[in-house]
Amino acid sequence: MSTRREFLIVSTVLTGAALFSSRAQAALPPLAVKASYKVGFAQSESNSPWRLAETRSMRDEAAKRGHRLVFSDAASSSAKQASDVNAMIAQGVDAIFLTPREDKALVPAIFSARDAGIPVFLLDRDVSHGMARPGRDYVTFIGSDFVEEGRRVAEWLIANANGKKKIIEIEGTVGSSPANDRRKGFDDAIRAAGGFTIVASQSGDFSRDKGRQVTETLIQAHPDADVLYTHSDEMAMGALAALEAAGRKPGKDVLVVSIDGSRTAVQAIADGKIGAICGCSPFFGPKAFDALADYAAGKPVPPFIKNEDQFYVASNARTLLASTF
Ligand code: GZL
Repeated sequence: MSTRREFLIVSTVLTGAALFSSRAQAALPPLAVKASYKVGFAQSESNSPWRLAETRSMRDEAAKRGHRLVFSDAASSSAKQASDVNAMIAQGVDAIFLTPREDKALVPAIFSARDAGIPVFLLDRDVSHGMARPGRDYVTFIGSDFVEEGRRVAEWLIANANGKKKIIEIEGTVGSSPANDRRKGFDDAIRAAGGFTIVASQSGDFSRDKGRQVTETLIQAHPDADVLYTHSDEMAMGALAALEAAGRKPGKDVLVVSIDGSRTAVQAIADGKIGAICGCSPFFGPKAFDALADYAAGKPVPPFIKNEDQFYVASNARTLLASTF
């Protein structure tokens, strides 16, 4: 082997090792133990009962533990959410709780906080692990396993379809981790089962109104569709309105399945209009502030703190209604 070739190989290996070690050394910022923290909470939006319940849970827990919460609402704009994080960095908060609206757009803001010595805790949505890693760039992701949520809904459908098999899927916000993974979990299970067809799949942006609009369009394009899978209850409620306006009978000629566990949607199960819902709790306050306290105390904080999800069906909907949001 020529000397020049040997040199190139050796220098490439050394450069790689240096880069790796520098990334590994980009250790998480420390958090001193304090009686009271000034903590940022960069919320993505406030357009649903789920979001309002999440914000209420964070505010209540901060007050209960004597911390000051610096709150921002990105009004469904990923760009604003990133600038909200940067504003919190400028304010010198001790730590930041972030619900990244999209899994790539918020990564630079996470790096900025890390580099400013401010630890970031992700709530309810994760970011792309190809761009940022828990335990290195942010402390942890606290939330549900969205692939599992999609799979559980599919498994219920497979067992209860009774011959219904043409599925319209209404997806969540494009580029968000719940939308990506709820689609993967559901679609993979449905494909493996065989006998079903996903005739259309389109985003309703986790919004009731967009869920209604998209359902209106898709049931006109696919009048033979007899199953509707929505990535969130707000979109399910919008879809119910569209189905009934079109003369369809949800729960009879169309089987509707969803995710979240909001009060109105669980009531719709009790009313026979929705077949099943995989829950997704918005109550992050206690776990979020426990993770903060553990991190400050130097206790190990796992890279993923998983929320266990309730599953709502006709047999338990009325009983569980009181615990919904
Ligand atoms: C899930 C969360 C999702 C909810 C929707 O953790 O990100 O966003 O399922 C909400 O209701 O819009």
